[in-house]
This record gives sequence, structure tokens and C-alpha cells, in this order.
Amino acid sequence: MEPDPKEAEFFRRLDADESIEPKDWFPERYRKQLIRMMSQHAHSEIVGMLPEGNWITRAPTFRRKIGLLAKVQDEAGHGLYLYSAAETLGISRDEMYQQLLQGQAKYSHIFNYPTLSWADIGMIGWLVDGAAIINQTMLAKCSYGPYARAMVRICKEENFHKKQGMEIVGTLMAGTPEQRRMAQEAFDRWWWPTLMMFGVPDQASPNSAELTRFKIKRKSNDELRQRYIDMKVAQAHAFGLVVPDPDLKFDDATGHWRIGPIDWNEFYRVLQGAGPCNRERLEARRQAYADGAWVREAAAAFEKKRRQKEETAA
Ligand code: BYC
Repeated sequence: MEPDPKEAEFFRRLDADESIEPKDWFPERYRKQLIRMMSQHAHSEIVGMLPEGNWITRAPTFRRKIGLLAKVQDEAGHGLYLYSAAETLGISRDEMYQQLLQGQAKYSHIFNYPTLSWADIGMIGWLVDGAAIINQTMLAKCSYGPYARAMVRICKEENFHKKQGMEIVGTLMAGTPEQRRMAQEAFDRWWWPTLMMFGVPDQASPNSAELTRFKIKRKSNDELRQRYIDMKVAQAHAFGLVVPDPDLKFDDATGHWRIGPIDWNEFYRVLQGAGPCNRERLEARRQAYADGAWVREAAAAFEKKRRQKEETAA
């Protein structure tokens, strides 16, 4: 059978590393995969505001409060760019948001863990934003123009968040024995879940082959996870933190840190809704949506009036 010329042109452009733009022709699977990833990503930003938002009223100093408030606002902004970028694929923000509220859409499993102490805010910046940057620096080179461009700005902001987190962890580790204990205890809880942020192992990933063919993924889940491990183990040692993994060892032959087995059963449990905070997170988003009803109604009434005025004037 002759190859479809539109499809052949699409793959030629991918091979030439040309960016694919909303008005270009692309296969339905490309659209579906991008909507899946970009909407999950947008939801992650919006749900990700909750664990950190939990500490805004309890930040230890006024300056810490200002920093945290700005970070949480940045995450809202990331969600909005990503919903807008996903809308270029022919799905509305409202449709995506309803999928989240009805529990049909995924968001990063990491935000179903609680923030029990101030040290968790440092860990989220250092580890969660740190993992996000590694993944998203790759996505900034993905084939879909609107997603790649959104990533450039998001990565710059995430990098600032990571530094803010490292500064919090560094301050705690230079503090009293109690502060150091608090940082270690938080590190023990966040280390393993952050390793799961890169997705399931390559062999078990149902999406990776297609995403790689579409040049949406430029590096595999395991490659990025290894990059993260090498970076974070060195930083943990510099902070004086102990990595909570009895099997951790440095492999001289490859120059990489090797970790013990990841508990993927825990990951699937959280994904299926049984994480420590799944119910609470969705409830908070549903409540926020209900509380915002009057704003949506007022905006719609304003728009209706504006249109009426325009029609009368015409
Ligand atoms: N959590 O084939 P796989 C942030 C799902 S937020 C939940 O490897 P894929 C931040 C996966 O969806 C950062 N689900 O998937 C915000 C798939 O299920 P479906 C969020 C996960 O897509 C606030 C199934 O498992 N970043 O930075 O090839 C404050 C099989 O997996 C997870 C993004 O969203 C997970 N961790 O690779 C601070 C980046 N992992 O959909 C920070 C965009 C896997 O087939 N997303 N699953 O039903 C991606 O890069 C990729 O989607 C992933 C997974 C690497 C996450």
C-alpha cells in the first residue's frame, strides 16, 4: 500500500527535527498522546499547589512566606500555560478540568503525599521540582511547538523553585540537631516517591515506544531517572543527608549510582486512588471549583452584556 502523503510528510518533518505546529496535519494518535500528557501535566501543576499551599500560613518567617506564596502562584501559572497549550489540540480547558474533577484524569502521583513538616517544603523544591526539571528540560525539545515553548519558561521558573528548596534544606542541615533530624525524616519519606515521577520502567511502559517515535520523548524514563539519581545522591551527600537505601552503591565501571528495587506496588496503589491524600486532593479541587462558580457566572454575564452593546452599536 502507498504511504499516506500527509503522514509521510509528518514523519519527514520529525526526522528533520522540524517543530509541529497546531495548524499542521498530524496523526490522531499524536493528538491523543499529547492531550493525555499535557492535560496530566497541567492537572499536576494545579493539584501540586495543594501540598505546598498547606504551609503558607505556617511558614517559619515572613520572608519564607513570601517565597512560598510566589512559588505556589507560579505553579498556577504553569497550569494555565499548559491548559492553553493543550487547547491548541482541540480540547477545551473546561473539558480537561471536568475530567480531573470527575476523577477520570491522572495527575502526578507525587502530590498524593502529605507535607508533614516545614522540611517537606524544602524537599518538594529540591527533589520534586528537581525531578520535574530533568523531565521537562527534555520536553522543551519535544516535537510539538506549543508544548516545547511552554516548557522553556516553566523550566526557568522550576529552576528557581529548586534553588529555593535547596536553600531551605541547606539551612536546616546547618541548624540544630532537631532541624537536621527533621530534614532527614522528610528526605526518607520523599526519596523513593520522587524516583517514581519519571514513569514506570522502560520495559513496562505502554506509552514510551510511541512517544519516542513521535519525538515527544527524547530520553527514556529509566535514563532520566538515572540522571536524577546521580545528581541527587551527590547533593544529598553534600548536605550531609543519608540516602534511605541500604543497597545504594557506586558502580565504578559505569560511573553511576545503583539503587535498590523501587516498590512499584506502592506506585500503582497511589495511582489507583489509595495514596495518603488522593481523596483530600480531589476534594480540595472540587471545592475550589464550586467556590469559583460566582466568578464564572459574573464573567459570563459581563461578556453577554459586552456583546449586546457591540450588537446595538453595529
Ligand atoms: N504519576 O508509559 P508510562 C511539577 C502513568 S508537576 C501519575 O511511563 P508516560 C510540579 C502514565 O500516565 C510534574 N501517573 O507513561 C508541580 C501512564 O498511564 P496512562 C508533572 C504516572 O506518559 C507543582 C502509566 O502510568 N510532570 O513539576 O510515557 C509543584 C504508564 O506510564 C506517573 C509531567 O506531567 C506518575 N508519576 O511517562 C512542583 C510531565 N508515571 O496515562 C512541581 C509530562 C507514569 O497511559 N509527563 N504514570 O493511563 C511525562 O513526561 C510522562 O507522562 C511521564 C510518564 C514521564 C510522567
